Amino acid sequence: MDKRFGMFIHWGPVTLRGTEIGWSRGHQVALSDYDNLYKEFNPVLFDADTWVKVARDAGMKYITITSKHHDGFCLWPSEFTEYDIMATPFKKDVLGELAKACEKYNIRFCIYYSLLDWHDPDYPMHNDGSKELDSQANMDKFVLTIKNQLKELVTNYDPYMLWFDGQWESPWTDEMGADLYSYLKGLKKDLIINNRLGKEMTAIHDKEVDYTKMIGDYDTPEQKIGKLNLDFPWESCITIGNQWAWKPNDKLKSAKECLHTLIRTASGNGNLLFNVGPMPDGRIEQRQTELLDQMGHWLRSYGESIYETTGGPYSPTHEYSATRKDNKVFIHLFQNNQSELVLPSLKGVTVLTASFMNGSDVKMKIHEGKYNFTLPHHLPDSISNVLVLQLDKPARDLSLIR
Ligand code: FHN
Repeated sequence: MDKRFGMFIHWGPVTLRGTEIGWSRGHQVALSDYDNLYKEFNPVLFDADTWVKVARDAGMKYITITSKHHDGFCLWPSEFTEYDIMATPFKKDVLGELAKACEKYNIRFCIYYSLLDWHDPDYPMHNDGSKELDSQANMDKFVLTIKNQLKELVTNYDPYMLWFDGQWESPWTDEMGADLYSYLKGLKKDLIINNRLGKEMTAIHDKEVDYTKMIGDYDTPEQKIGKLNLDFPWESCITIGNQWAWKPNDKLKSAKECLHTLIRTASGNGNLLFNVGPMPDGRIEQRQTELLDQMGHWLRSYGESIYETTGGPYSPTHEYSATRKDNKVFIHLFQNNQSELVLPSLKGVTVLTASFMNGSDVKMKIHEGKYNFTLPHHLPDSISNVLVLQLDKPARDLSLIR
């Protein structure tokens, strides 16, 4: 959770069609065509060091790659299937090369793994519209394959975190999830595991969740920023475009939108797992790397207000949000046309100074239990500004101001 910012990577032979990974199988892309794309998958421009350096220079501290998505294709040489990278003309261990590059550049290596596999005959569902479970399937054998492959992944690549997905279909049960959780912690004690081993999760839903029912170490809001939560850790997974896998000319977020998304996740006391979709030739397209570089540029100046911080004490609003660390509260200003800022005063502490991070002092008056800040006409940063309140006591004990 101190790392706050990671790269999510959705990639595979499907990029040859530019459609959505997994979901377009048998729909936008005919089943036989989709399942034979691996024969053409040859990303000769793939360079693990380049991908990891893009993440590092963006200010990301960990990388999570789709080892196997819902289409069942494996991006590593697996003993337990023929449907893997060694069956392609490329024949390189993508996961192995990324794990090595992560070690080299001090970035944590993490692995995404789908618990559903519509391509595997042992899995009772195939996303083909049929309501009936496949009577030829063998779920026990399928779960054994999962365990064997996860042992292979943990043993060969020593991941820092496992990001599960695809647990929502009826063949998968919470019992299986709980069993797999203890099996994996038995393999590697300090392995971090997301909460998609069990049905209880926030994901894309707006429903209240019961954290006591969750199977996993943290919650995973999807395509939205999680709610401010100081009790249960969470990490939002969000696309830089609209699609998870690469899509030609996909509509990408602006640099301001990308950074405000990161700042708002940290202000909610959560992490951002920001998704890129590399191209079929192995490169991450320049449009995406330029956006990531702009995020890195901002974080090189203001990273102290994001990494190793706690969300709050102020709840996020349209105008601002807050993070805190040691005796400092960082107020993140999203608008750069406001001449003053009014905040409820903090109980039990004194604001010693108020100033822009790496910038000038800001005049502050206390009036009727409120802090009134006079803001200059031009704020220092065009994307997002950080007002630092230096306190006379640690900020961590401050209660939340809703
Ligand atoms: O179906 C997947 C989707 O393709 C993508 O992998 C996201 C990432 O969090 N998870 C699922 C949708 O919840």
